[in-house]
Amino acid sequence: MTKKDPIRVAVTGAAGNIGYALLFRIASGQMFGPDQPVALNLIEIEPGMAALKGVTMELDDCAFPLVEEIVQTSDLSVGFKDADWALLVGSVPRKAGMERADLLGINGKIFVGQGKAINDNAKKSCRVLVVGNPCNTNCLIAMKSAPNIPNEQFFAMTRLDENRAKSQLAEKAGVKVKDVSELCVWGNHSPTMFPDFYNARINRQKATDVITDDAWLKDTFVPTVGKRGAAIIKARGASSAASAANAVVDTVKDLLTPTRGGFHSVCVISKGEYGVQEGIITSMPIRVDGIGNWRVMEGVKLTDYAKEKIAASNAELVEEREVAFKQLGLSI
Ligand code: NAX
Repeated sequence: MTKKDPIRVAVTGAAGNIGYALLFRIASGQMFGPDQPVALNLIEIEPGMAALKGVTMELDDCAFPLVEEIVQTSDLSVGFKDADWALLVGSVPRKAGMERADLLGINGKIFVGQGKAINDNAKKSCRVLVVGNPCNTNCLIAMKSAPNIPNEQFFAMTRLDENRAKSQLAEKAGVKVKDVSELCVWGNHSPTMFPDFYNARINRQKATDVITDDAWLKDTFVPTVGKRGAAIIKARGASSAASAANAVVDTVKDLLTPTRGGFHSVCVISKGEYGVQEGIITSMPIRVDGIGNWRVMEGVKLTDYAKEKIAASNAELVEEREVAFKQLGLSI
């Protein structure tokens, strides 16, 4: 058997919480498969480099047979060099007293720089998945800053929200989580997101035929999914890390694998599907075909309630874009 070339994966924020949970899963083969070698380009800001050294020592100590090279750097042109995938996890968290506009501006600058560095150094086929918040708008900014990389290669993550929503429905219905399918999270990765319970299936039945408590679905389920991140912080004293890393693995794997059955939630560039404003990065139901191209699943029927919720979440994205683009001097 001929040996496969390694897939080069650049990860920003590599010494952070999510990075710590994510790198070992990439290195062990859980993201790209058990016979696919990988090269890791680990990117941190200067203050994170010492911790990154420790993480790299631990990666070394795992003696993962699939790992061909580990690069540690705070230089973006080195970090994104020849990358096949760029997983943009690092970003500046919102601090006390910081307005949302400030956060959009601060992170916006980071994602302009990363987008340019990806444009100039990564492979043209590089796919970019943004996790660092506000992930939808950060992704849009990176995409705008990387004109040589096709827009269709930029994604932001709502898979954690989909997984959370499935787990909530399974618990309520008293079924296994694998019995819940076709659950699309629409809109922004923020508390305004809409987990569409109307189209979800539980053991192939409509979820609303299994869970008939409409008030629970609207008033408990939807906000529970939207605020799950905050609930984890309250319980754990730290934000979701392992489950977020797991969702990164799920997202990448499912973007590389022909979709069987329904679809998965991924934030992609809108071309106006389902009446969504064009040119925002928003979460929609995505299917991948046999040769690895994705498309937005057509023909999903949305109730008026769903349409209203999705429109509100997308309006938030349009506003985020306006605020961030104004500060960064970007045009729509
Ligand atoms: P941490 O604060 O633990 O780690 C972030 C790391 O990024 C730090 O090591 C920091 O030094 C590094 N960093 C900051 N700016 C950087 C830059 N410009 N270039 C390279 N590295 C940089 O955060 P963590 O818990 O790992 O979360 C990372 C991001 O994921 C946050 O923005 C968080 O809000 C976001 N999340 C997104 C989720 C999603 O579903 N889309 C869910 C989980 C998570 O909340």
